[in-house]
Amino acid sequence: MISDRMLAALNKQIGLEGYASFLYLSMASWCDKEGFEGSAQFMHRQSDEEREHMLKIFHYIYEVDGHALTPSIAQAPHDFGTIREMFEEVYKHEQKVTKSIHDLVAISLEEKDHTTYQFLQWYIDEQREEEALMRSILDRIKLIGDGPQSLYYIDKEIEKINKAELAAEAAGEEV
Ligand code: OFO
Repeated sequence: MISDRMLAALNKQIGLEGYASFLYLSMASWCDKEGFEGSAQFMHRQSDEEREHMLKIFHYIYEVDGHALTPSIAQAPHDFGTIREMFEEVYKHEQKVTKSIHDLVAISLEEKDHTTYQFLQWYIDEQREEEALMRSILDRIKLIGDGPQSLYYIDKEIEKINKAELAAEAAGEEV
């Protein structure tokens, strides 16, 4: 049994993960349009991951006898300026998700809901990894430089990172 307050907060998180999935899908589409193939693959995989994060909460709510609600999703932007600006936006969004997960953990403690507290630990680890990944991409972009001559190399780097993430997933590691 889950408290109404905890349930409402988890349902709100469903909306945030769902928005992330559409935001990253929109970024994938923009990357495709701009010819950034490696980055498009990266953003498609991220979008799929966010949908999984959303569904994980759906299944959890069912397990604790609650009702998971499909969210209304705000329209994501369609243009992202430059590849660097796009990844800055991803990083900012991940920081927002991290804060929201931490708020959920605080609620679970206030509600003495140890089951949800335990469930949320996976998301804490995931957010730490995601933030580190986005920061490392931004660092690489800074090193390479994001002038017109560098875009191809940035995209190749992101393609390489995406392949490494896929390989880690296939090996059953958390990425
Ligand atoms: Fe699910 O928001 Fe990050 O990974």
